[in-house]
Amino acid sequence: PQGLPASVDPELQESLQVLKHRITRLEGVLTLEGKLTEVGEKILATSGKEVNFETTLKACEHAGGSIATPRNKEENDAILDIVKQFNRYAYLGIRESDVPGEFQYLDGKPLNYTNWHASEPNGKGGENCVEMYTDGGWNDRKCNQYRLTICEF
Ligand code: 289
Ligand code: CA
Repeated sequence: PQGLPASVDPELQESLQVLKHRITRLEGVLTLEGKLTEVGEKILATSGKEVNFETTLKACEHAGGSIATPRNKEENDAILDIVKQFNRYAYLGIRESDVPGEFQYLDGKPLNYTNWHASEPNGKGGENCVEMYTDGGWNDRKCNQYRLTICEF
């Protein structure tokens, strides 16, 4: 199988193939049930719960993932589908940097895709988190609002 050296025990290779097949089927079932959304290599999922930014981070980490972070239009659209389905805004994995008005990924790296709503960001140091509206546009917003939990895996 792809990625495994020929020296790997054929029985182990067979077990891995069976596991991969089962995982793919499970993902298919969960996607059909509307519990998962696949976008590229990412899987998105929501708990359906609305919590503040810090709690979103903890919930996603606890589940083995991280807060949904759109890095291109395709990912933004996939998150938007969930936001529209629940008709609730969601926090994204983007935060204001030490420079007021400048935003970055949670690891401190600069944004390589943005979808700011008209006139946003406008908080200039007073709105450190970012929420997605039901049209997919982004708004900088205080981190203490209750927003739909969407995680990526
Ligand atoms: O406190 C300001 C927020 O509630 C939002 O108010 C308006 O929707 C816009 O000015 C937003 O940019 C702002 O985050
Ligand atoms: Ca704002």
